[in-house]
Amino acid sequence: MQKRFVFSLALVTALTLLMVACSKKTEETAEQPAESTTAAQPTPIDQSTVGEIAGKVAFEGAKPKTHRIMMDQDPVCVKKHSGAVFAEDDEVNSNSTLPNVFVYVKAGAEKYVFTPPADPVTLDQDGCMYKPHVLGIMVGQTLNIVSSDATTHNIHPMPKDNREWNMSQPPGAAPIQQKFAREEVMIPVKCNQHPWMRAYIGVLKSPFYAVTGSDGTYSIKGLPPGNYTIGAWTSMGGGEGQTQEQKVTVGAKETKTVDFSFKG
Ligand SMILES: [Cu+2]
Repeated sequence: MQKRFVFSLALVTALTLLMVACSKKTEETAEQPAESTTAAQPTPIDQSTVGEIAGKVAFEGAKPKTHRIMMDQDPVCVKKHSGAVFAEDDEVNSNSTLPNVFVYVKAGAEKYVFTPPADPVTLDQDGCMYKPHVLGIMVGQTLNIVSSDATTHNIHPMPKDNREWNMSQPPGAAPIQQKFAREEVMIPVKCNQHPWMRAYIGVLKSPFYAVTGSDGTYSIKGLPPGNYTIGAWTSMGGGEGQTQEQKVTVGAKETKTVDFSFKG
């Protein structure tokens, strides 16, 4: 009898220890260590060997319907536009390519340390639309949010891995300056005043990213020779958008073409 009791006790103790160990492990993986704030020295890169990747992001299939934005709730917004305004999220260029695709080095650049540029990246609010619609920024680089509108905006990035905040910016207020501490592709940004306003921010530790424009092309320069995974993100399709990736090897001074193609 006593033996069985001791055995049960040992079993319960073992199970408890196992549970504690498991929960501790979950906590450790869930908890995110803060990025080091001490300025690390950038890795020297031999500029005489760097290469480039460039390409085009095509769109295949039937063009999605364009969504007209009704700004009636704020006459200041309406006044800024002479004609109809359409959402940029499902936009397709006239040459059947996609604008606003964030193309970036998803893997392969981790071994390098980069310092963010001292120049900020500016996000403007103009006609109650974000300009640009999609932007890239480095970890620790300043995001400079300005307003060209005579109305109050409330900027609200909705990250998963960075700190969430929202700040009101009345007409004539000083620019809002913020930084992102962690890599994140992408952070959606909304305005708490104007529900149609959307922007997306890609935050990377490396400077290896680009956003496609009205011709659907991009180029990423200054890549040290090596093997890379290139990611391409578009907001098309709603929700978290769509992502594709491709592997590429860049030799010394080489320019490699990496094209993508998305469906609606
Ligand atoms: Cu707004």
